[in-house]
Amino acid sequence: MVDVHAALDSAGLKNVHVREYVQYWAELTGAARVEVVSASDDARLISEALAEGEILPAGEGCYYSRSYAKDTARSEERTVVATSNPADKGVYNNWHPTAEMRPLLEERMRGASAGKTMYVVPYLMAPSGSPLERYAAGVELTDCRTVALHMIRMARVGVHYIEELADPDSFVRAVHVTGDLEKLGQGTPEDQRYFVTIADERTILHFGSSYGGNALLGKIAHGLRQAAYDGWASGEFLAEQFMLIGITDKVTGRRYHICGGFPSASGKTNLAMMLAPDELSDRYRVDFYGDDIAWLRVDPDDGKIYGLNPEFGVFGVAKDTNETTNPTALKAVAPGTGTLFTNVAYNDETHEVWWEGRTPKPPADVTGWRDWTGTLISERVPEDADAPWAHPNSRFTTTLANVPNIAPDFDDPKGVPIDAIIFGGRASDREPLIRAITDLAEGVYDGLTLGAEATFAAEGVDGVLRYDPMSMRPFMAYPEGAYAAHWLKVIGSAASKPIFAHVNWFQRDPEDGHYLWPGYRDNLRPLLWLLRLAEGEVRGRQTPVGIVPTKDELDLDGVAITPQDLETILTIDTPRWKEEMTYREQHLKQFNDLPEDIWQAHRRVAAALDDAD
Ligand code: SPV
Ligand code: MN
Repeated sequence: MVDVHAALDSAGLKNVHVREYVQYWAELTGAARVEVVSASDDARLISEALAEGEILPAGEGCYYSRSYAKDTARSEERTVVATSNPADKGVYNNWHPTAEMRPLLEERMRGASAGKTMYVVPYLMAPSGSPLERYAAGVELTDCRTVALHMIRMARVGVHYIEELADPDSFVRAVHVTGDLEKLGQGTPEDQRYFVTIADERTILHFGSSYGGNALLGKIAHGLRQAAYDGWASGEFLAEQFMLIGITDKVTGRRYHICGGFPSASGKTNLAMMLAPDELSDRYRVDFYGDDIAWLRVDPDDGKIYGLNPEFGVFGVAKDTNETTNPTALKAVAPGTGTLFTNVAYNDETHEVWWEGRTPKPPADVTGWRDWTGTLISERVPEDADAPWAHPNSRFTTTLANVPNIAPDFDDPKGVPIDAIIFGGRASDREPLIRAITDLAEGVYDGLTLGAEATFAAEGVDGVLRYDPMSMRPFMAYPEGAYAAHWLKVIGSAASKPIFAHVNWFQRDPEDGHYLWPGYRDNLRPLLWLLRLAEGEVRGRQTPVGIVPTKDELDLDGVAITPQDLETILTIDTPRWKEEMTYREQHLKQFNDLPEDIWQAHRRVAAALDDAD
């Protein structure tokens, strides 16, 4: 039997609650060794992982790994929120009773780490000293060294974080057991995987994957699902899948902060890391705080909403990252950054990495290049000749501090005051470039009806949105009606309320399909308009669905856009909107106990659209 206490003693881990927890799971999983991990162990763990072939060198101080081929993304179907209270069942949280789930997970995990090391990873999902610190501490147990390496990049990792807790028993217990990946039936009716958050016990049990959010438990399991539940149960905060940026006006010296939610593949990471367009960069600077998670609370001292990114790193999608779409991300993964690449293409001889969209065409000389599955490009069978070299969900993992425009105060424990909350999908029509919403209930209503267009038949009716409330559909921890009420309560209790807006960079010409708005850096322009609107410097034009900019209120210096396209993206298509309202009603009707304020907001918008005829 492994001597757990000797391992914990040698790491100086004294917290008795953590010790009991580690002891329990070391015994249950049958791990052969226990090792406590701090960020300072990174270099040694990297050397060991290189020696074992778990990672490969990818240029100076960067690394590459391939995951098991059937283990390349989160699985929403296998993700469960469990509690002891059936009233916690919502539409999206896939609720099951704890009494059913815990034994299932314990059965799968029993003996499943035999022969392996159990890494004990104490972490904090927030800067030290944050008012939300008591919700931020966790200890992940993982039997995968690469997961420990990811955690060091994505969270603040070290023994001291759990030695100094105000309540030493208040930490998230996050257990990750990989299992025998070749025998788990991923995606079949016999799928053995389970990703469970027992929210009212602050325990996360993930079995059957070593990829991304399935395995790095600080990120979405704790940072979103558990934190959303904690924020609701305590009444204190919101945890949202939001990016967070700062905008500084160098002339006035004012700093603004915007956070917001975007469903997958709507350009959230690119927006979070954007730079000001050349024409505006003398005056404005954009700072990066986070690309995936924000925790929001009201500060009792000044009554403002404060937002913080609980993460320490970026787990970004590699696909289509290039000098145009996201130059700051490329710098954040440059040599010397300690970046871990996963499932991109890799060159055995030069140690280079490549992914679709990195350059317009893949490297012409295929010598040494292997695709994400490890197959040499030169030896691909003809049927696979056009298959992507990198997996579409291939990733880079790098710490926040590597992002060149990281905000100087990114780890301020207080967080930053939020001026605006934005939502954005990927809509080919209907949604204008930006529409501002000043009413709280209408803003929350807009978040609840956020969605991304169904792109192919299997996902739904063409052109109909797949609703993704607040971009939290996969991370929803408790019922949607209560979620909406909690939003109204938290933001409603702020003395100065943020302005809301809905943005859309993706309108297309119905005839030739071209994008009407250039996007990327130019997305700063509508955001500047929004901040000026909030300051009362512009008035915009009221429409049934919010305030849109007039043409002359947008700073378009240097933007390549035709007058006709500009007109379209600043216009409300009333018939399309009316059609959308019937889908929204069906969507909202699924949710029990949706606050009357939200229904009223819905009816107000519907009535305004009727009046617009
Ligand atoms: C997402 O899927 O929204 C992510 C990546 O942020 S993962 O952590 O794998 O969920
Ligand atoms: Mn995400």
